[in-house]
Amino acid sequence: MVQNPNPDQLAPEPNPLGTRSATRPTNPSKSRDSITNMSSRVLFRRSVATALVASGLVFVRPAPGRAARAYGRITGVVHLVALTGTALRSGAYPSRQVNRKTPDAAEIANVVVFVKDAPSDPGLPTTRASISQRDESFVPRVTAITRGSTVEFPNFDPYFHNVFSLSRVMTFDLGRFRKGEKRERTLTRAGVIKVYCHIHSEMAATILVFDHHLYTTPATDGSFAIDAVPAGTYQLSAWHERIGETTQPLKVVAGEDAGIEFALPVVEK
Ligand SMILES: [Cu+2]
Repeated sequence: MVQNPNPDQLAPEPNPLGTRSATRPTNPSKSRDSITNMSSRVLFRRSVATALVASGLVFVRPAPGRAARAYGRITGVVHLVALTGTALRSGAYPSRQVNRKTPDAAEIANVVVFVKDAPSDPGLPTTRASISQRDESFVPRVTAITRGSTVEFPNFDPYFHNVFSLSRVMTFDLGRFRKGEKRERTLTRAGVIKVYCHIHSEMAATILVFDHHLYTTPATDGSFAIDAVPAGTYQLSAWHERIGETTQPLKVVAGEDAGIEFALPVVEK
């Protein structure tokens, strides 16, 4: 296998302004700091608000703490659109990690839909998630959880693995551990956290940590729903590990479904 000297080049940086980045070339000289810096900015409302003001858009945030807050629901579909003939960037998509029988189903699991400018939730429930180390891969490759949740990393391979992150929002190294063992980490800050293995440099996973509950992963047919959305106008993002963020404005009316569709240009394997 090919050893990649800089694992951060395995995926493009998310675009903080939400425009598609599928055709933007990866800059091999881009430093890890600049990538994680961009990543960490994605989920921070302040930069979102700045971008919206700069672009002349106005959004309405519902007044917090109002006794009878009105909620709506976001429903939609994410379509993964193959771009036949588009050249692949070498090393960007380890083909052995793809289930070729159901490529769409596998790829849709790497999508997270979220309300980009959602208000922070002070009473956020925490959960546990698991990212396995199996066949020299992190499974799943993409995980979305709430801030304060714990992710465990069990090793199912008959050799040692490691877990580390140099992301701006969190830096950690869980050391090396053998089959049957697991290490875990509580993720206390919202943002994009990329994890890697020191021993197998092609291993990579992304954890999206939210400080609200307005996010979801689409079903295998691409459909999704986000419930209990306070009425208001938002930026809704569909994030994919390789192509970054695609963002659309969306108005949520109390008691109604707000429909939306995304078409993400995922290049063929
Ligand atoms: Cu490993």
